[in-house]
Amino acid sequence: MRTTELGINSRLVHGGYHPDATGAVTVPIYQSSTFAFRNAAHGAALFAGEEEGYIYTRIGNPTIRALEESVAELENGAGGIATSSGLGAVSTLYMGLLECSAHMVSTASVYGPSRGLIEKHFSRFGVEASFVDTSNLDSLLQAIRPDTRLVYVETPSNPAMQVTDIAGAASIAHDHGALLAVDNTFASPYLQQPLKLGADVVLHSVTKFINGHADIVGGIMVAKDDEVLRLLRGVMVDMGCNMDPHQAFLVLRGLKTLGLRVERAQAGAQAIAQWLEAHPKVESVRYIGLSSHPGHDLAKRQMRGFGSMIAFELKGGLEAGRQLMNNVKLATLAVSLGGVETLIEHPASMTHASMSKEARDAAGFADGLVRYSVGIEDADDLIADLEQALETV
Ligand code: LCS
Repeated sequence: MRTTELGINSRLVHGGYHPDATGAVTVPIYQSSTFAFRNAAHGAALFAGEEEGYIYTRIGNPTIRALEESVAELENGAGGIATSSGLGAVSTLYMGLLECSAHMVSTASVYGPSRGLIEKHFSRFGVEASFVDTSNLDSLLQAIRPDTRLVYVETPSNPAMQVTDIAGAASIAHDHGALLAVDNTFASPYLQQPLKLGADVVLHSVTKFINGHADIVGGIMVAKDDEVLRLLRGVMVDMGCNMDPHQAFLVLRGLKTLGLRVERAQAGAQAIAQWLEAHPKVESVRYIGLSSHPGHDLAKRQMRGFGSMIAFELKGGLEAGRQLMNNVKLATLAVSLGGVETLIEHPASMTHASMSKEARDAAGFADGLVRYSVGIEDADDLIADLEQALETV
């Protein structure tokens, strides 16, 4: 059944499904590394791309393909490429779209290792990147150089929660002969579809909202057109950062409830952010659903909801934040985000510790910032948990 005309929740449940000979209602785990050819001519035709079919799981696998088709449809792209991790997708993107001495412009508050990959590794091949506040399109425009090949934006960004205008970034990139890629991890395809707004590639750490159950690590990329898709797929296959069929099966299971989970978590996040904003021990709250957030109006235009990621600072700064993290009981002190369970962490010493203090300052987040990923627990329980922990501060 073609599902492209259906509503998003119907697509989440049915996308990517093709019945097999057994009639299995759920896409089975095709846990096989290799696939038999009918004869030598069949094998040769598959390798030559003259016939559709499966050869070897690094190149393609039916369970992985179902996930790729489903997310590609949600993101309105030509096709998907599932990867071993979110960073597997980021490294495939860089490897595919940057060459020796190329330049990239990216969001200063991009996920720490997405930046580290350029600064520690691609720099050895002469690749340069400018990390700027892409929520300000003038800063983005000024950072563009004649050798800029890629604009890579994370919106909303981790953990500064800055919102970048995707359509505006796309026109700047395209006017200067560069492609625009968007890390859509924080929004998920349920809340934001960057390809519709002009981006060329969208990627996710599916470890987060898409899978949603804190039981796998994985990534996916969707390209708008066939040429970029073929290029990136070739790079992924050659670098060997493919997803595994069992991983894909779990992600497909998580994906079906993405809409339910996101709706519930963001309702909780809105209540918690408002409560935090009114708390006397809280210095500032960054939640894009609050009208005090500078990206609130833009987020309203380009997203269908505000998601469930909150970052905040306490009046007592870093020490107070540590005290809070050590005293929450319902929220778990752990990195990662976007799962059914609420997680709390400290970006400066954990997820973004690979960034220098100067880079963190330029990215707009202080050492005292605490990140809170709201799960699907009862919001009243999460507020009570924060309240008892704040009493110890
Ligand atoms: N992009 C974003 C926005 C992320 O938050 C992460 C991981 C990645 C890419 C990389 O994905 P992975 O390879 O881990 O699947 N973010 C993490 C975080 O904030 N806490 O732990 C991991």
